[in-house]
Amino acid sequence: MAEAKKKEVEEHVEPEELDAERADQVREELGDDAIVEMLREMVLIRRFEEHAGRSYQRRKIKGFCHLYSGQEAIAVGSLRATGDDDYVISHYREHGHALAAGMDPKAVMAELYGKKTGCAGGKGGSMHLYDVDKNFMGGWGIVGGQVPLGAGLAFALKYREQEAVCLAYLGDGAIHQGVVHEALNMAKVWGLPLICIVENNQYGMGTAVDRVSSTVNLEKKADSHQIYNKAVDGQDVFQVYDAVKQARNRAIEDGEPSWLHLRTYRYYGHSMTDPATYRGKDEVQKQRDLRDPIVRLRNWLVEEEILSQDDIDSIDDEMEAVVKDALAFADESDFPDESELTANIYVEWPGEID
Ligand SMILES: Cc1ncc(C[n+]2csc(CCOP(=O)(O)OP(=O)(O)O)c2C)c(N)n1
Ligand SMILES: [Mg+2]
Repeated sequence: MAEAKKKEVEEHVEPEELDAERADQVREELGDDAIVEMLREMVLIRRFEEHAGRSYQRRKIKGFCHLYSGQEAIAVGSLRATGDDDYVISHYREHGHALAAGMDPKAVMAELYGKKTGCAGGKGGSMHLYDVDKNFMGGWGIVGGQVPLGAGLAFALKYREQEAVCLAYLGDGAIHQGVVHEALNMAKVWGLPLICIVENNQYGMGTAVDRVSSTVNLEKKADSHQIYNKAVDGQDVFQVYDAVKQARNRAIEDGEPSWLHLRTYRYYGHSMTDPATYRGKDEVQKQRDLRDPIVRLRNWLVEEEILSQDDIDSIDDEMEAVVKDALAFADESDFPDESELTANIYVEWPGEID
């Protein structure tokens, strides 16, 4: 690996601080209650994923299952910056986005279990969470597919003159797909309210990002489309919120799309069947020790005396209980009826097709 690239990769281990004055403004704008709520959401996601992992090992969850632990600040910070009319389309590592978007943990867990009470009737599973009431257009298994689909959603919003944006989440492994760049070009030319959130967790399956990308500064990938881009510390929930909020304002006021590069890390393997032998345990531990997004937020809340250690512990207990309820609900629910096998495959057109 070229020295310069190696240096770039190493630098990404260190947490980056938001400019102190800006950080205060952001925290003021959010307010203490919202910040505590953000911690609760992040803890909920962490606990949810730990239990989902265990349920997978017990074969209660089958098929694909990609855990989001380590990346919580991205889902929570970005969705806190959105409005009720905004749309979301995500990748297959989307349990965190679904929960941060306000989907019911019971319906999400039941979907993972393949039960009929799941958010997609048990027919989608882990990669295909969906909730039309929350404008959550799903997890998407096709790497990079979120960008053209997100551009389509953004086009619809613009066409209908709605003051709203579409957030499209994708991974570092998706950014070189041709279709991503075709859609980015259109987003710029048409001035679509599209915010692409690149979750750079350092790996696409077992391949480190520096092995496949000409630069690890992934924000630069949008330069040739003249799209606003920015690198953000994805482990700092305040920075994530701030970047997305500003991107949203730009999209609504100026019709400008954005491409945000969020540096993060995934703690588990690519999926439940990946032993992650391509990286050392020390690397994961270093990320947990130095940059964990939940620890960073908890420490800040305690330092600022917004929460005590007892409050932190009760949030943990409370979120554990929410997840346990979701597990019991999923366990007790039935599988879909056999007749469901052929349902919802074709749209029944309401009238004659011209
Ligand atoms: C078009 C397409 N090509 C290949 C795959 C197989 N595949 C599934 S996940 C993945 C890696 C994606 O990595 P990244 O975008 O970094 O997301 P992460 O898993 O790290 O969240 C690949 C290549 C796919 N699902 N879709
Ligand atoms: Mg990745």
